[in-house]
Amino acid sequence: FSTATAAVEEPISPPVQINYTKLLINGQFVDSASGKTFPTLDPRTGEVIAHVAEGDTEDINRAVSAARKAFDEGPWPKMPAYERARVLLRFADLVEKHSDELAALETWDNGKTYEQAAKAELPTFVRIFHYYAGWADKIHGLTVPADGAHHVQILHEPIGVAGQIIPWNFPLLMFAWKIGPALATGNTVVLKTAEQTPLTALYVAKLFHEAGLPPGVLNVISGYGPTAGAALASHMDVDKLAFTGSTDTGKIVLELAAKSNLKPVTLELGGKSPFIVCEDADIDKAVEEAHFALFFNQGQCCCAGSRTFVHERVYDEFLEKAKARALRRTVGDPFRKGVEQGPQIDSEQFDKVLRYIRSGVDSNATLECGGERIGSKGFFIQPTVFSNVQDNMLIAKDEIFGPVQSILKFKDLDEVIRRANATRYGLAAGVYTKNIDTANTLSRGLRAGTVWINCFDVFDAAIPFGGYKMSGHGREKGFYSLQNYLQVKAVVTPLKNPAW
Ligand code: TXE
Repeated sequence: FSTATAAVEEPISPPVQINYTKLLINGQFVDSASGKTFPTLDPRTGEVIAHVAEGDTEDINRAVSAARKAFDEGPWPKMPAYERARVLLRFADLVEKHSDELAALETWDNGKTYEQAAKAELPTFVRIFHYYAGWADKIHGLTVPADGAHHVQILHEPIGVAGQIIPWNFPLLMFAWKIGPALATGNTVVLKTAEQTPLTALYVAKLFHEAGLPPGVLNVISGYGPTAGAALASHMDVDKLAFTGSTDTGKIVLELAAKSNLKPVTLELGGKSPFIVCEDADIDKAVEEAHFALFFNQGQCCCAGSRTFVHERVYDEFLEKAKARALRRTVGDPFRKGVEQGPQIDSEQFDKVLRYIRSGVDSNATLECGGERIGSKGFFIQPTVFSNVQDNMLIAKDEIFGPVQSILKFKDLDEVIRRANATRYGLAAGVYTKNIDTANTLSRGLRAGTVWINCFDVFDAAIPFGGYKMSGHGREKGFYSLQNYLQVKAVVTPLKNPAW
């Protein structure tokens, strides 16, 4: 159905069974220590898909002990790097083989379209593991010249037990971004998945063990943030923490890490990314890209282009076309072919998005289209466009994380750089122009971890991703994320005969 008809059809029965709902500790699926479970819901209907074991402090302790043992006693960190690479490659092959089921499970648990999961996310997942398998046997240190008669070697060693906490918007891709570099460099991991989307990580973790991963190297705990997540962040035997989620929770986990054992933390947090359409842009392409930049994944992207700045000379044309495009966006059962937008993840996010829409209306932005829920069950929201948005409105300042496009007008480059940067975030930016000088000026001037010129959301495994300011610390993907999982050790030996 389209937004115009506004009715939720009977949901399609997903072509997949749920086989894994327990915690994965030391290579075994086990119940939680408390015996408790929690429901994971179908965002299309709000109904329960499955009850999943609910991990808490004791389970985190068990998982960290298993990861510690697997790290200290090996073989994982000490085995030939090529053998580690082969496990990653075999795992990638198994995921490829099970792609259809995994895509269906991801759609069922998350609400993203099956087409997106199957055609974009699963291939990207596999590619990330190929990429990091390629790195595994190419991680080497340095020798450095030093004053005096010393031979100085710099060794790059795995850091130890990594704790990783991931969100629900890209459950499989977040797994890949975190696990790929951590395992390629020889670490062991305890991963805490998001309570909304526990299912696919358990499935792929099972495949990892089929591929030959030794027990204890990867432990997966389903559970809530303030319990299982906090226990992981504050654990004294976790050597490194990687977190993706909200900026507020990022602050909490950073504090927990500092108050416990000062484990280093990488954070990938929220954003309010500008998408800048210059006067010379190809307007039709810019409209389509700006639409994609915001509405992709139901607007639930940390780097969503959520402030669309449009040059005043092309503003009216852009607005008319952006609105028409949003009205054409098909919303419905994400399993249905041709549907572009499924439901939001849960009632909390659904309510949050509708609250921001009301705030946009109350602050006198112009509601061009959308603004309402669709149907009476599940968490579907109409693609929504606001024009006449001002920088000081909440919808221009806060991360909405939903299908709500805010369009703002600008006059010149200096002004748009200043306004685009006037945010606590700095994750990404998009620029549409045909002028190389304009592109260079904007890409140098924008304070963001990624600037996409005449494109958006290009997520190659090799391209680093991360934020300036309150969008986070550190970079994921690419060569850079390896460094998050490596210790640097200097070994200094006197030389008997310095002349040689
Ligand atoms: O995030 P949380 P939520 C943003 C987006 C969204 C908002 C809230 O704006 O609307 O955050 O979403 C775990 N100690 N992003 O509430 O709480 C939690 O269990 C340790 C942006 O879902 O940050 C989950 O695994 N862990 C984002 C993970 O943190 C804790 C993606 C993320 O949840 C914890 C998701 C605690 N005290 C939301 N509390 C992005 N950057 O892509 C929660 N968690």
